[in-house]
Amino acid sequence: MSLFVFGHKSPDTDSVCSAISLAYLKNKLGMDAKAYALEEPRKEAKFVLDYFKVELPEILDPSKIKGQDVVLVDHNEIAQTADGIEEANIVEIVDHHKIGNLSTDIPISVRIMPVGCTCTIIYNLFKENNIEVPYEIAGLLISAILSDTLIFKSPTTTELDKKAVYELAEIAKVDYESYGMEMFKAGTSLDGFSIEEIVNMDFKEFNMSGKRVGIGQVMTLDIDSILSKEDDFLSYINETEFDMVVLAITDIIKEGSYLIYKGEDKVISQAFNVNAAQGVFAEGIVSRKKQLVPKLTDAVKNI
Ligand SMILES: [Mn+2]
Repeated sequence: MSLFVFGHKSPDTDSVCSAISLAYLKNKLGMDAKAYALEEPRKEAKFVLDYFKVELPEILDPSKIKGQDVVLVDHNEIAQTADGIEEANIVEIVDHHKIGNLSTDIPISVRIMPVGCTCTIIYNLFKENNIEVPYEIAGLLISAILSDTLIFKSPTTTELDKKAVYELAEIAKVDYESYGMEMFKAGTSLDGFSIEEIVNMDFKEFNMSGKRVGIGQVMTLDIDSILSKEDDFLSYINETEFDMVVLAITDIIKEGSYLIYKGEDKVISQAFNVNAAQGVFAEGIVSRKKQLVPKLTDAVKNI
């Protein structure tokens, strides 16, 4: 019987790439295994598969899972896994998350390590089994590690993740930094969205000292394409009925946000300790909840 290998729902790059790579390894070890995705993979994962010319895994049909041997990668929580999992036999877990709430009737193989990415563990499984990592699998593994570790900027990054990236970069023939940026850029691209859609993508309203303040935030690396339309954004937000609007375009790699705003310069200057100007970069400002809102609230109150 074939083994079904899959990652969590709303599949990110690690979930997709670890399923494909582990299924490949199992096949090389003489087992019959097939990778699945539980849902349509996210944009970044699609970019990666396209880049290394690997087919999208089939979406798992939940009716097929009954009585099936399955391997979970990149997750171990019931809420994140396939519907109907209680009717399947979980035979193995490869993961880097905390142990959740799954229990099994029989002993199973579990490989959980506190590293930055499941694909780091899978790369080490290839080594342990003396199986050569081919070009496209190396590409998937390195992509997932760069994605989960935010090119090593995430505090979850370990030496094992870095070592894997350095070695895999040779096989996949990529410069890991520039490739990682290209991947993030593709994954966070705002192509095809209108000005209005981008402003309202993640927009919340607040009352600050009696003023109606709206704060929108977009996470992207596609900064240039936004800043080149600064005037269009400005005319859109200037026409809203809010007393003040701040659109924060957050660059996760530079760890800060570019600000386009309707409102007084001095409020922006004071709140974010910058020389206010449209498109100004506020270093270190990445969280609306912890930074944008309290800082603006204070500045509005004090001016
Ligand atoms: Mn992961």
